[in-house]
Amino acid sequence: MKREWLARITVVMTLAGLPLAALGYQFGLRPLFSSQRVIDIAAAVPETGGFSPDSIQVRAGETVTLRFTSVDVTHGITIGPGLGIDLGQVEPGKIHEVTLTIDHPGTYTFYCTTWCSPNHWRMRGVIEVSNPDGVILSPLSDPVIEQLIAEGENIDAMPTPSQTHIGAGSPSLANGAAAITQLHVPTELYDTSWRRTHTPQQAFTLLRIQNIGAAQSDLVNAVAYLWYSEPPEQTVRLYEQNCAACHGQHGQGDGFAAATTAAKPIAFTDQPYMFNRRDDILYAKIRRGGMGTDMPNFGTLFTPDETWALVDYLRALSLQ
Ligand code: HEC
Ligand SMILES: [Cu+2]
Repeated sequence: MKREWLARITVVMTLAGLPLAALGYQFGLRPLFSSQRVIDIAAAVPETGGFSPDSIQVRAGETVTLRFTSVDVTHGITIGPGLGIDLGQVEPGKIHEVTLTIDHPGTYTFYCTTWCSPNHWRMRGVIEVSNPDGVILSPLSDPVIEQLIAEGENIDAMPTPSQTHIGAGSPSLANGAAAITQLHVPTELYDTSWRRTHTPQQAFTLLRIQNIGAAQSDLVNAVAYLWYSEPPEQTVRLYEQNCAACHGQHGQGDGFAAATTAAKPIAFTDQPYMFNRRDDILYAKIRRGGMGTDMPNFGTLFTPDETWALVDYLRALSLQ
């Protein structure tokens, strides 16, 4: 699967942040002494051109050094998906470089992770890695999105309003852990792939059928408990770097850029709303982006695993 080709990438050397003045040797002479290519990439806000160049071509197995500078404001540079390269914040006049060898052909993306301008999230460039015959494999298709299309699910449709009022306030995860031991729980609710393709509301309905006399709050708390997982630190970081500007630090849809987007960013803290969303639809939206809504596509930046972890984090935000 995809894991294999991601694992074959080797990063030979990582960043060096040096003031420009010290770079006479770096810029002028180093390329003469080495057959290895050094590619200079200047970063500017998208309004004045974004990355330049914004497309570079390398051969599979070729070792190249990418040297990033900023010509205007501070930009953050990350390369993905799955490469684990984060060059951090590149201040104007500083240089951050990475020497890397990508063994597997395909298309990779370097992108900015600092909110540098209203169009910041458009700031991306591609690394096309060709095999010895010069062929570049197109980005891998996503089986989750294909499955949704095959089922006739519309990623852009808004959810149908909840039939059951699931109650106000935050569900209690602690209560859910206790309640679930007292309830009759259909086995599919414990199945991750079932939960990925169904809504918490559907799980609630199944629980209701099996536990006629149980308290509403116990059922809601049990469902919350099933969908909740403790977010890993790197996922929180990914969210803060890439999503918080619009969706808000705590998922309230109130990021500082929310006022500028064509559609209103979703508030993940809207619990009745999130109870009616399927995980795989949230996943598909993150990877494919919105249609004219200003929700960016992240399919070329994150691995599928990173995307699922983000979906889990959106759940955690909605359940806290
Ligand atoms: C530039 C602003 C912006 C950024 C940055 C952004 N989003 Fe969004 N997002 C939106 C807007 C606007 C919508 C609502 C319109 C739509 O669904 O296309 C949305 C919708 C979504 C939805 C769809 C929810 C649903 O019920 O269908 C998900 C999931 C989502 N965003 C996740 C993320 C994640 C995760 C990130 C970071 C990796 C992110 N967004 C970054 C603006 C943004
Ligand atoms: Cu930026």
